[in-house]
Amino acid sequence: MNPHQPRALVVDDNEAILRVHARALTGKGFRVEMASSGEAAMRAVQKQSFDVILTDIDMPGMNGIRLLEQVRAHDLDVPTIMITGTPCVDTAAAAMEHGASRYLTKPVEMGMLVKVAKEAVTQHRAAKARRQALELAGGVERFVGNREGLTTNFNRALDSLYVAYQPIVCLTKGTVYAHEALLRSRESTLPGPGEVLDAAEELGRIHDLGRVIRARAVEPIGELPKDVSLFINLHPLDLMDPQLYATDTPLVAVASRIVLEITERASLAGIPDVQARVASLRRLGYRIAIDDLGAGYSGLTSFALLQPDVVKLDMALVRGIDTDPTKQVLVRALIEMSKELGITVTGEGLETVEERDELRRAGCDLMQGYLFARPSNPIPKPSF
Ligand code: G
Ligand code: MN
Repeated sequence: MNPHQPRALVVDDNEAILRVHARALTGKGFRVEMASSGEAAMRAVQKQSFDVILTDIDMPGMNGIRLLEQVRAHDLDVPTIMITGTPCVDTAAAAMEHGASRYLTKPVEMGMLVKVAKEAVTQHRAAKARRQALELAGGVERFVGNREGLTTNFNRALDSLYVAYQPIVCLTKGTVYAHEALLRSRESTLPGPGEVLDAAEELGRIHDLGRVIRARAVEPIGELPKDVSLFINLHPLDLMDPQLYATDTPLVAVASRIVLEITERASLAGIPDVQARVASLRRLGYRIAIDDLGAGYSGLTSFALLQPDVVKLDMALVRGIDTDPTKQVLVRALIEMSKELGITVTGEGLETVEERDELRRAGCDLMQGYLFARPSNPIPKPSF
């Protein structure tokens, strides 16, 4: 299985159309799953993640718009292409409101179908990569000319954002080791965490966003058993926020249970005195994790620079590890090295039992991913 092969979910109650659309995409390199109802599509979405969803709108039972709504509760970013035999303003508006990528009218020409699906996958990946690789200093103007509108939308996002939690499980003990707090937005113009972060960067409001996330994230800690930690993501620029080092916040009051994640994806080059800043956080009682290890362009420099307590193996290393000898060697080496340095290792983005078993054989006992639980609020219970 090629891990870069795009995964498409095709949904239509008309069997003939379903097959024609699926065949066109399979022929152009997609791995295709078919669903003949909205309900069946939802079951597929709950089982695995897709790079693009193409769905009919007019279906008995759960129609395409309802499906889109439900998908958004699960996966905020997956591009969704809506297809209808009876185009009308209402469904087009509803589709856009829930962040559909495209709205097509039947009969759809197959060249068009494939083109639109490929574009959606590329744009989705590019948007993700752009955010991840974004240089800290002098970010490009991505919302040219509409700063006021963006400010309004960002303020709304800030007011309405919430935190979803995803468990990190300890396999051998069958217990929850920690939860990762993940930003979620209710603002329809900035529907995904990536969009909210982009807007915050653009507007110079990363500190405002970080403060709200940290305050919200820690709220339920009283409901969690005392030996369960909470992982919270930092933006590199958060390291420049004096409020992060405050000694009178609800977060610092429980610092020994907090692990601050610093991503390997973004450069720390623009942050002066990174080591001293991280040392201050440690003195306050926080632990430090390197997030997305193996995905970043900074190589392993963050290991030496941050001397983390925890590393999180990026899902790119985990995906398909059971069938990929190179990933197996890499991951085993990272685990060996971490153990020698006394660093705790967590695997991220586990979706299959095969990935889980291979990672366990490699010596990793802490894992996170859809296989155990999707991020949600209220805090979900994992299945083992
Ligand atoms: O960069 P960071 O590791 O903090 O990002 C975690 C993101 O990965 C979250 O948005 C979360 O919803 C998503 N995620 C969590 N588990 C899985 C998984 O098993 N598969 C996939 N594809 N994404 C996941
Ligand atoms: Mn993370």
